[in-house]
Amino acid sequence: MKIFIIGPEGSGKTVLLAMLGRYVATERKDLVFEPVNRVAWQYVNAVLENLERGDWPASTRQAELTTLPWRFGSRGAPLHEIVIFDAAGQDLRQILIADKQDSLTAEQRSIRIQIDAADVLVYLLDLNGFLGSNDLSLRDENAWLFKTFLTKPEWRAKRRLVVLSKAEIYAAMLASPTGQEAEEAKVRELVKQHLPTNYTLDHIVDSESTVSYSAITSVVTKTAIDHDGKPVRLPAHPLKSIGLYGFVDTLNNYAAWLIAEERRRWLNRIAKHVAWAMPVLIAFWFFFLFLFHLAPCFACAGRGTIACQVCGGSGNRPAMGLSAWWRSTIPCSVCQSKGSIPCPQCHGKGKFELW
Ligand SMILES: Nc1nc2c(ncn2[C@@H]2O[C@H](COP(=O)(O)OP(=O)(O)OP(=O)(O)O)[C@@H](O)[C@H]2O)c(=O)[nH]1
Ligand SMILES: [Mg+2]
Ligand SMILES: [Zn+2]
Ligand SMILES: [Zn+2]
Repeated sequence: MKIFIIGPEGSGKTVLLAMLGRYVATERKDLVFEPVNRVAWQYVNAVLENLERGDWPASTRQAELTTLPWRFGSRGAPLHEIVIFDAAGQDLRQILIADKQDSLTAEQRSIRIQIDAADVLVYLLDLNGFLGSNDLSLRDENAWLFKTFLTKPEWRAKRRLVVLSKAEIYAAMLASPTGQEAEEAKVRELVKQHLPTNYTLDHIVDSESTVSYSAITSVVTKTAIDHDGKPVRLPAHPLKSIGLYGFVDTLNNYAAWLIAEERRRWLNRIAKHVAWAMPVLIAFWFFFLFLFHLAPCFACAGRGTIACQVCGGSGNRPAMGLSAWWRSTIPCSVCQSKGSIPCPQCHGKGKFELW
């Protein structure tokens, strides 16, 4: 399963990616979520080290596409091989906006190819960045990006997940969610309320059925004071996430569903081939029957008779007893002197018989 995490710069993609493994390791003993190779392990660890120190990771560099293979699934069950991609928000923004591929750099085009090939798209929507920004054109552009994500026809068949990131900032608005459905409805409501009206309701409503929503906080923060005396949010210690329970479960369900789907597709393909091959096989069977029908009997080579064993084929056998006084041979009674008997295999027909 391939998962692509999309979202504008600063929406929290890199932090979420790094925290997934940490969250599962510390809070989900029922699941396994671990990097497969050294590159993935190092990438995640570098981010985690920053977070442990109470720092944020640097913004992902443009033109970089990180491909991270993971093993994921329920403990004790066969694990899924999944690949998660991380790219810079700047690149993703341009990929979403571009309606012609020629306006993209070579790197952006290869990122786009991976997005198109992904099974699951996760869109990180940082409403805080949206609303907090006094830059109205940026706010409009973010709304437009989100709309593009929801409505891009090439991506409609994929599993799509909208994740409201940094949800702790909306904790009050999301208060007391009861179950996944209620939480989804609340997130959807929040998104609707806060998107600029000219970009919203209809396409969100339109895509609701195929897009699920959840609210997460990759890292719970504490408020600190920076050098300028301004309050800033920094990762609290020990690292903790909120809302990843449903998110991770959803990914696990998708993975299981995809495998079942793949198996279904295989069976369908086999069934289709069988349906096509059946008449051919039957035709061959009749053809072979026909050939056998023409074939000569193996036992008598088609003659219909075999040599008499008793007289050795001569029609006479040595005389014994009294008659041996006046003649040396007598006619063979088994083959009536013919020297041959009807072939017992084909009953004298000389042709091969199957039954
Ligand atoms: N409060 C809070 N802030 C967060 C959380 N996750 C990320 N942030 C903040 O958002 C910033 C950006 O997070 P990143 O994960 O680097 O964002 P990104 O989407 O990878 O950004 P680019 O790499 O630039 O595309 C961080 O530096 C933090 O300040 C969270 O769960 N809670
Ligand atoms: Mg990043
Ligand atoms: Zn025969
Ligand atoms: Zn004989």
